[in-house]
Amino acid sequence: MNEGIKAWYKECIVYQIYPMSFCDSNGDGIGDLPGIISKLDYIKDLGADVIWLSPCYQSSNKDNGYDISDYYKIAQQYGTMDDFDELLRKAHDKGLKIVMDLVVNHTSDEHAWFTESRKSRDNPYRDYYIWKDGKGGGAPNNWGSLFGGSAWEYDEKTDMYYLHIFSTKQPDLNWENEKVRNEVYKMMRWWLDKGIDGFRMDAISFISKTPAFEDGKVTDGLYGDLSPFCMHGPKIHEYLREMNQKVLSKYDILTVGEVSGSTVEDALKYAGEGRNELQMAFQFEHVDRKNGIYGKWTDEKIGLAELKNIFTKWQKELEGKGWNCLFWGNHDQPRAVSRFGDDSPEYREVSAKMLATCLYMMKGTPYIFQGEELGMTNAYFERLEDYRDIETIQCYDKLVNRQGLSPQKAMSFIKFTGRDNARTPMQWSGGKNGGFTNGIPWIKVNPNCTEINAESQLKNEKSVYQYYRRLFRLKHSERASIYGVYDLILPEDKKIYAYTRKLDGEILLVVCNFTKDDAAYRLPDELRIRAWIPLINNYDDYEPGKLQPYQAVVLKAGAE
Ligand code: ISL
Ligand code: CA
Repeated sequence: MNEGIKAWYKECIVYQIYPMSFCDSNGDGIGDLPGIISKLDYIKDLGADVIWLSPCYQSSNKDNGYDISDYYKIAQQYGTMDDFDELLRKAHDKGLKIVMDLVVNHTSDEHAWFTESRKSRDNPYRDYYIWKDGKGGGAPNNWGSLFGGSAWEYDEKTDMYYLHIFSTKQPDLNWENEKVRNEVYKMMRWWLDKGIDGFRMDAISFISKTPAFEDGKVTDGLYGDLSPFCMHGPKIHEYLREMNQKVLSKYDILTVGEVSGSTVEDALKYAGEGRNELQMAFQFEHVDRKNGIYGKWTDEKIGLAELKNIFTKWQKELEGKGWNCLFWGNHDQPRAVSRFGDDSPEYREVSAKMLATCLYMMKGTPYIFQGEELGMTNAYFERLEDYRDIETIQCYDKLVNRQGLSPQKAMSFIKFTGRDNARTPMQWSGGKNGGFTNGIPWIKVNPNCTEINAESQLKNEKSVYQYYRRLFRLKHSERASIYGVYDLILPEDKKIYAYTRKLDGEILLVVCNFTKDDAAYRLPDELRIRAWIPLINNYDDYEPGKLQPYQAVVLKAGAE
């Protein structure tokens, strides 16, 4: 056998739930745990094996739960710890695992550690966070927060500044402090002993900071870039190995780190086989595309050639050494079909199915974000008042008021790239509020819920949802789609993304048309001698050598 090291985390499909926007059971307009419990069968039927639950801990809720004020409590808006225990039990009964978000680069400023820490310079919790004296009447250095503004917040009480890579409500923990690390490990054990099945580690590449705290290079015309000093910092791997040795290695769990800004080399350090750190690392090359001084904000689609280069590099360079995470979207990203496909009424369904085929047949664990399986689209809200995301709101201000961008262009960037595109409520039905809530939703439901919703797609054999089901069944049943070696074919083709997966003499061939034109292709000679049997196809018909607009087909080699 040629499968390499087998593991359950390599064979599963992960479904991400963003609790605020998933399902509201009590009419307060906010998704909750009982709501999730009521949809477990839906997730199971789709063919997912694991749920990644974005934070549902007690929170100051300025960054929708990524600002945790108590790691041991469930946020009131989501329910109680009893609800959580019921969710875990019922999920397990159905054979679904639950992976929790671990947010330990920072806490909320309302966390008890921080309220203590800010009381005095000699408080026992002072060193739980990163405090520095100001310089020349201003912040300790020129670093900018990723959410806009300075990365330092002045605190009058003790006349010092604290570091926050994200919002001012999210002070960074001081990982140099062994007490902090031990508190984190203790908390992780507590959740694992409860029976959860792993962690997705938020912003984990930021936990170790270069101690000099020097100014960064100004790249947005305003602030210094903190990434070279805070991303993949000097002690990051020391910490992760310690965490692995003290906690992770003691449990049979899934571990995945959010390591934005990482190259293949970086990712192999976090998640290479035998590194004893994490199992998988999310890389962001296909989604984190920098647009000069505007950073992540853009309204331009990535080209097919670039996508091929990025995915092929990751597929080839992790081969036998590490394991890929396959994702088009998450709660921080716009909707897959709007960003990478074509969300016009004519091509939305077929291009959504094509995208899923192209990515999830690659080598790696698929992570799909709630609603993606329906082909949900970007929000396209016209007015800033309709957006809720702290990053979007703060960055609009920065783009328009400090960087001089026109309001029209800023809105165009937000419509294309903003995080709220992912966060509009799950569209369960075509009824009131898309069936998400009986009350007033915390963020508007996309009006296209009348066309795009789970209820109608469950009944329709040709829906995006039903296609995802079939695709996941295929992924589970074809070993070559899990462990097979990836090779790009037709590399120069401007319309088609095509590749093979080979395992023990079996060959799968995946051909996807990324355009709304017909596309013809000729297989390389060594593949032409085979008879090809279609396993899945997003059209009713398939003609060898020809693809219809956004057509995707997976074929299996028959006898030579
Ligand atoms: O640094 C980035 C781009 O260069 C970002 O992609 C960064 O990795 C990302 O913003 C981190 O996201 C995570 O932590 C945030 C939270 O708001 C996001 O929702 C979460 O996914 C702070 O906890
Ligand atoms: Ca609710």
